[in-house]
Amino acid sequence: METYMKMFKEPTSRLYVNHNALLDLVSMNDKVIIFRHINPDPDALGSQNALAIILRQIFPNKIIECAGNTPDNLKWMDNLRKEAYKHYPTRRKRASDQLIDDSRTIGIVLDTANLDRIDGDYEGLHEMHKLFKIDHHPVKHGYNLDYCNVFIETNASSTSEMIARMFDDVVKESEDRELLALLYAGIAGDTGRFMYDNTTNITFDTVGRLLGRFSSGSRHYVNMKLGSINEYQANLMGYAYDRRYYLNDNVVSLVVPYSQIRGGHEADAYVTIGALQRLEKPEIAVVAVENEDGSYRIHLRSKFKPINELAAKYNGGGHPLAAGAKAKDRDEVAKLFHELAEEW
Ligand SMILES: [Mn+2]
Repeated sequence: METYMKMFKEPTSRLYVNHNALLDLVSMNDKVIIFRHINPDPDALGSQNALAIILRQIFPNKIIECAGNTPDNLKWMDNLRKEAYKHYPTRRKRASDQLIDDSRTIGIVLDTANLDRIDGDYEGLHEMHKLFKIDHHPVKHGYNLDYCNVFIETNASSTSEMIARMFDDVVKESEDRELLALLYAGIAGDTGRFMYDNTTNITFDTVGRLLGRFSSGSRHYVNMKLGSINEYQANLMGYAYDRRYYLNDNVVSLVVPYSQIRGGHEADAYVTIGALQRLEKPEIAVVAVENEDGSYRIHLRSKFKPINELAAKYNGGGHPLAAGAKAKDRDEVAKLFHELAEEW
């Protein structure tokens, strides 16, 4: 721990400091669990799986685990990691796994604003102050005390962009199509394939480095995966444009009942917020998607005024202009909609 605290005194770039701090922390432990947020998106899975490949490559003697459940439509991202692992066989014998306890384990939390959004058992590691966080979501200062160290860059387009830059030395040498594809998918996902305002010169610089080593076939594969929609999603987009409802001139809303998902997956419904967000006039788009148990998942998008504080009030959070929340029932959805209509 001492060596890693010393790193912070070196007069050098934050990126380099955090890169070293993380590697030091990993080297002092036997096992690393990489966490990301619930209901993962391509950035969460891209950064998680890419970091797992990178650490497996650097530390073949350590156990590297990825926590969390992945929805079927994004399983291809976990599969890319499993493919890449074949190039980096672990030197760890299975039997010795059992000797590892939490005291020799650290957790790295990626792309997750709040602790309670972590997908997996992080509590033990949290109590021992063994969580390291890498993220691009802005959070209130006190939240960082939950971690032994944090690396937050709110200007980064995505956590995948941060990982690509942090491990530039590995990435620029890498011939792994899986690693490059995961990082590219994460960045493309969070930037709406480079259309959103979070896309910066640094984003293009990072992607440029990836694409330089990336076959057009791999790029086509990722673009197809991210850019195409399934039949359920096509139905849901039609439903979104059909049933959109203006709470006032500035706020467009939609409620998607569970029955509308009709055989698809709840995660398919994120396309509805993408659809409403594209409307020229309203400043705010809000979608409430009903879960099987009658609770709702809320998606919020704003063009200018931050909505993440409002999301936090409803058990959520996220970026100033793109956030998520939860409502326990239809009444709570109505309450949130009412609050939006009043404020905007
Ligand atoms: Mn992200």
